[in-house]
Amino acid sequence: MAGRRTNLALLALTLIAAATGVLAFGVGGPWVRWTIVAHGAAALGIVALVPWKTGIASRGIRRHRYRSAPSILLAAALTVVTITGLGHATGVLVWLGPVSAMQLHVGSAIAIVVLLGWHVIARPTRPRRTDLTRRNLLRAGVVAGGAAAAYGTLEVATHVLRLPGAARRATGSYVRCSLDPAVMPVTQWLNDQVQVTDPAGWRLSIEDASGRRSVAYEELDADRDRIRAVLDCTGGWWADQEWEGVLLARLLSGLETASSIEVTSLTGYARRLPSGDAGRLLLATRVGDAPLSAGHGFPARLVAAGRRGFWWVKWVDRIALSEVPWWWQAPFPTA
Ligand SMILES: Nc1nc2c(c(=O)[nH]1)N[C@H]1C(S)=C(S)[C@@H](COP(=O)(O)O)O[C@H]1N2
Ligand SMILES: [Mo]
Repeated sequence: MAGRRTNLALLALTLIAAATGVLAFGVGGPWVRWTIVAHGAAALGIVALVPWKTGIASRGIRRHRYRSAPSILLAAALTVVTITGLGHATGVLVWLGPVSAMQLHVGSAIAIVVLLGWHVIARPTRPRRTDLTRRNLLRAGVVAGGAAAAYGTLEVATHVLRLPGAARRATGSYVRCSLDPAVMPVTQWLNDQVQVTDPAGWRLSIEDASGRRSVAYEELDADRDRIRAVLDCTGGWWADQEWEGVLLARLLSGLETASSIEVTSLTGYARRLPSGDAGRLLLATRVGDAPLSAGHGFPARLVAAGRRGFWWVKWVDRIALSEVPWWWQAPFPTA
């Protein structure tokens, strides 16, 4: 295959892998499975083109003495992203001590996006109008079909060999200590710190149609709703627990006229959710028949069934109705 075509195919596949990787964290419901299938197929397509790309790179090194640090870093990050991706998908490599393979996967993927941006600018391969021939479209189809077949083969092999990957959730996560909150991992999105709060001095600030008021811990914890919900962290694990607390539909007035609910942590970490979800959103004070631990969000944390873990704001101290639509926020928390 010509070098140009390989480079363009690799760029397209990498963009697909990056986009579906981001979507897999953002999309809920049954669609998440398809984002993951597309992600895995694009990734295997990239791996399949490695022999051709190695040829291109070694010709470049021989002819132009290209051998820059970013290119070497890019190759290293691609190796890490591939090993951790395959390791997580098959279940052969899920945890590396305190970090999950998925965390390393995301870290190296972010590095790849930056380094690849540099690479494409430093060594551009410009698409030409003549690239759009029937023969090239056919070639693209063969790459896409081959990638999909490779993904299917890997999935079948994972099941036949009874690898742990066969028992993943649609999001790709592995079960971890369901119905046993004592051993559920404590994780933060980025660098938030576990808050140790004295319930005596703690107040929840509520802003809704009836104005602003503050609620004490005993009051919040007095009359509880109960739901069972799966916390599914983008770090690659999930746990099913029994949560108790107050449904936001019962806590807030004027939901019909509001657009979103802003849920904010003591630490400043915050998420905005659709007001129409209030009947399913629980401000939990308890899990598994015991008060939350500090790590899991004591005195109160959001339980947002059906949404990935980063929506489940811990150490909540403010809930406010808002006119701003829920989607008017960074797609992922930035703190
Ligand atoms: N305030 C705050 N809440 C947060 C986070 C955070 O960093 N800060 N991380 C979220 C993420 S990414 C996950 S997966 C869950 C983890 O909840 P757990 O520690 O109870 O397992 O909390 C969420 N709530
Ligand atoms: Mo998470």
